[in-house]
Amino acid sequence: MAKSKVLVVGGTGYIGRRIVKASLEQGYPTYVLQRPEIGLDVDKVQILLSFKKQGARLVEGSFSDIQSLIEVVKQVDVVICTMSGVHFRSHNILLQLKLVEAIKAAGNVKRFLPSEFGMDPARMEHALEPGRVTFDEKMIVRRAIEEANIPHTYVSANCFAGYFVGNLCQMDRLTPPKDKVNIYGDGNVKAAFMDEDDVGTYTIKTIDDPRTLNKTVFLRPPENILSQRQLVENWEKLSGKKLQKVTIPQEDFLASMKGLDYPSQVGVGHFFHIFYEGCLTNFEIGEGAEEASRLYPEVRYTRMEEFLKLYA
Ligand code: NDP
Ligand code: GFR
Repeated sequence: MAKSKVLVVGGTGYIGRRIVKASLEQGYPTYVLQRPEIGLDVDKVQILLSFKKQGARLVEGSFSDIQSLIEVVKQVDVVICTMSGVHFRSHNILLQLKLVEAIKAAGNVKRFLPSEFGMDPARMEHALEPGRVTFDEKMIVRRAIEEANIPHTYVSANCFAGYFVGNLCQMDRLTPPKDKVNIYGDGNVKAAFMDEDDVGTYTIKTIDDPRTLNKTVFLRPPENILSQRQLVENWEKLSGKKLQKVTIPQEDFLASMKGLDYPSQVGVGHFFHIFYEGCLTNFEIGEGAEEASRLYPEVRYTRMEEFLKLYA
């Protein structure tokens, strides 16, 4: 059977570019949305041209012109959207409602993967303000997809290593601290971490798989379920240097939200749920959901000791 034609919307983005790469690597006819609004963003243009060089087809469409989105969607079988959702970058999750409208009007799409790739928003009804906005908006998009009966897969990717591992789970930095490391509570709450290239690989594995139709797929491979203390120990072994551990009690961490700007408040909320509450690992993956490393045991996913070597 011919491989599905895949459209990536948001393909020049942080996770989007990994998904385009994985789609090409796995031999899918790959289309990438080229938005006229990118204008003089030379980095985006160069990324798009690099995709074209690797065999992707660039297709013009704009979120300001629904007809253009419909024409683009009509050319493919699968649509993956990686719309921005990190507040200090940009956050346009609800723009996807236009894409849902276009998919509904086109009527040909076999699978739609909306921009999720983080905590499962269906499990975050209790989330703190203002960070809950991320999950509330993703649920609005899910409801629109399901009301339109669009076949879908939701990918819950846990923590991107680039945002959570290189910095040993510290906020406001992306590289390891030099002397002291903030430990959230006792530091033993389990989270789950993913190399972004593996997020791309697993995402593309799901698109033609009947087992993932209308399901949530969690990326939670067993060896990447780790506590913050385990990450710090891995780093200390790698760097040969002990870090001074500074314990941050839960109430102090939450109190730190006061006076921060909005994007930082969002981040504190997300970090709280992950590292104090354990929201990524405090449940079994059951009915109506799958775990990617069980579905695709052939994928040799990157372990976090390996990932950390990059920073040594
Ligand atoms: P980016 O900030 O990289 O943005 C992705 C793309 O969104 C852009 O490349 C752009 O597409 C598109 N976009 C942004 N603004 C607009 C607009 N106004 N109109 C049309 N398109 C727009 O996104 P991320 O990769 O950081 O986030 C993607 C998803 O991953 C989100 O759902 C986020 O919540 C999640 N995430 C999860 C993390 C985790 O640790 N689990 C970490 C970070 C993000 P184009 O390429 O066309 O310009
Ligand atoms: C893990 O799941 C998610 C992570 C998610 O479902 C949605 C968004 C994210 C964000 C995190 C919290 O907002 O992606 C990365 C991270 C963004 C962030 C990192 C925010 C504030 C910070 O200080 C920060 O330091 C690394």
